[in-house]
Parts: sequence; structure tokens; C-alpha cells
Amino acid sequence: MIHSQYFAEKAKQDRLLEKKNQKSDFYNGIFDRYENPVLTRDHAPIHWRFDLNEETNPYFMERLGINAVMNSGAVEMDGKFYLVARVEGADRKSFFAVAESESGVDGFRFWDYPVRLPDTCPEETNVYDMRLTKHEDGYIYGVFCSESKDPDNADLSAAVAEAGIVRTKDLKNWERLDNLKTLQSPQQRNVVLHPEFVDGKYAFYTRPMDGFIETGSGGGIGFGLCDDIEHAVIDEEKIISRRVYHTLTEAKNGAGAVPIRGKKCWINIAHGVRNTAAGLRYVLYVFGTDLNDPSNVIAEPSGVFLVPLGRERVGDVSNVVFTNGAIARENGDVYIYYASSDTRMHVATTTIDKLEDYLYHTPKDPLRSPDCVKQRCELIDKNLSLLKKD
Ligand code: BGC
Ligand code: BMA
Repeated sequence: MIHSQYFAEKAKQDRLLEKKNQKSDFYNGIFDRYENPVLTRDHAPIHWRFDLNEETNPYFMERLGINAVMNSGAVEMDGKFYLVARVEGADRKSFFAVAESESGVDGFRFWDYPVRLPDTCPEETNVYDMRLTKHEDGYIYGVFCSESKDPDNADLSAAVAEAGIVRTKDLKNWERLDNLKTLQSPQQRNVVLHPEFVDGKYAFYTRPMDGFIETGSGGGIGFGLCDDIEHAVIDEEKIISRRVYHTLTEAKNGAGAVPIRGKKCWINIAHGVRNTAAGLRYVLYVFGTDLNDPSNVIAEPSGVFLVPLGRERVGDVSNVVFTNGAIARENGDVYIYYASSDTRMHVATTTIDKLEDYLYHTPKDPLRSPDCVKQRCELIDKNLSLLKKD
């Protein structure tokens, strides 16, 4: 017998899943935010969490809780929006699960089962943050962080982060390939596969790091090529978006969503991290690279693109926004999926034209307060003389 409480919980969840989402009154002209998150722990199917049988679960207790739904890869297939979310169980282990929606801003529903990733690395303990790349070779690749305990370090928390690689055509059957090897860097997180061949090779954005948390000598977002995607090895990583003192990338930065092909450049939405008394603060920033050479940064607007605001500021890891997926449609509309505070998923919408206007017409960071004031006064001068004329 199904426990009667199931029907009450199911009705509550159906109301949540049917809730329409609307643009909020936030305005910056660059993107729109929405009132509600698009995926939360409350979106996780009830049959993932509870034993529905009254005999074996008389109190209708949650047996395998879900703690958070965050950092999701995103892809469009046959006109529908798909997220491969990082779902974190009550046991702190993350796994991947597909949720689909018709509108891209509401109605996301998880499939009945999570992704059953081929289990090829016995030492792998946790997996998270998958980037989905629709590659011109015809596959959808998933590149994610594969984390294992560091066997050579006595510290219980010491871990090793590598980039795992899977591929699929339908988000249902996943083939696992070798983890990425980067000869210059012992650890990798935030690795992204570029959607097109570059010089006939597979191109990856990397994030060289010396240790598990500290990037150490790792100077920023790297770029490297490899011949064989089934046994991917990158000999050389070139740093394309650097960490810079007293900017939003000072502590570390990493590639985020798979770059979007614009009219003038590749649009890269990445994250930057700075250290504060309250811990690491993660924000999003955007840069543009050459359409013919994605390792060459040609547009670098100053400052943050999207920061945690209001309710987004608080969660399991507060003061964090993180993106690892965006969808650009044929008509130029862009849906940026971002998580707040390692807890829930949101969407921001914009267009390729707006992103390129932002990239090319936002002034560059002059890097020093006096120069920033000069830059702002130029804007004020221009505006005040226009206001006087009118
Ligand atoms: C967590 C990630 C986090 C990373 C670095 C991992 O163990 O699962 O969410 O980004 O550590 O702090
Ligand atoms: C990491 C990322 C994310 C996470 C962030 C903040 O380094 O890989 O998984 O959102 O830290 O905790």
C-alpha cells in the first residue's frame, strides 16, 4: 500500500512544479533575473527520497534525503531545455540528474532516475559540476570534476581533483572516456570542452592548480589542445584569462558555461573568486575571444557581470554564484543557468546582441582607484551635458 502522506507531498510538489516564473523587477539592461529559482531540492522526485510503502515506512520518513541542487550543465535538444544538475544527497555525495523544461524558465522536471555514470575509477569519491558541450563531432560531451582522496597526504581532507569525460547522444546512454591528463598541472577543476575543433584538434579550457583548493602558481583560465578525445592529454596550457591583483579574479577564476559563438567573438561566462573575511566570494564575469582563435582574449569588460543578490546570498556556501551552463538559441536568445550559494538553480536571460554590446562597450578595468574615478567622471560629464541640453 502506498502511504497516504505520499499524496499530500505529491500535491505540494505538483504545485511547485507548475508554478510559472516571471522576470523580476531587477534592471541593469544586460540581463533579466527571475522571481523564482528553476530547480531546488524540493524539485527532487519524492520517489528518490521516501520509501512510499506504508508497511516498510509507517511514519513516511525521508530515507535518502536531498540536500541541494546546483551547478548544472545545460543543453538544448529538439527545442527543449535540459539541465544536468549537480544533486547533493544528504550524505554529501553529489551525482548528476537530468531535468527538462519546455520554456527554459519554469516547469523543470527531473527524469525518473539520476544519471548512472559508468563507474570506472575505484578511488573516485565525488563527482560534480558537469559542463555539457554539443561538439561539432556529433556527440554531447560531459566534462566534470572527479574527486578522490589524496593517498599521499595525511590530512583527512586532502583530495585530488581531475576532469572526468563522458559522452552521449541522448543524455540517457553515457560512455565514459579516460580522465583528462594535463602534463603541466597535477590537479584540474572547471574544465570545459570547446564546441568546435581548433586547428583540427579538441580544445579545452582548463584551470591549472597546484593543490586541491589553491591554484598556487596556476595563473588563471588555461587553454590547451589534444588530438585524441578518448585518451585526452594536453601537453601545454596557455593562460588566457589571468588572475589579477585587486580584481574579481584575485584568488582564482575558472571557465563556466561552454563558450557561445557570437557574431563578433566567442562569449565566455566564467567565475572569479576573491578572498574575504567571510570566506571566498564567487561572482560571474564575461570575456570575449577571437572567433578564429579562442585562446586570444579580445574583449574584457571591467567588473562583475552577475553577483549573488538578496536571497541568493545565503545557502550552504554563502556569497557564491556559479555557472556551468548556458543555452543560446537559434534566434539569439541566451539562457544563463546559475546556482546561488551551492544550494539552488536560477536562470538569467539575455541575447547574443546584448552580451556583445556589454563586451564591447563596457569600459576596461583601469585597475587603480584614481583611474576608476577618472573613468566615472568622464561618464558623468557626458551625461550632465546631455541632461543640460535636453
Ligand atoms: C566540493 C566543491 C568545492 C570544492 C572546493 C569539493 O569537495 O564538493 O563544491 O567547490 O570542494 O572547495
Ligand atoms: C568550487 C566549485 C563549485 C562550488 C564552489 C563554491 O570550487 O567547483 O562546485 O560551487 O567551489 O563552493
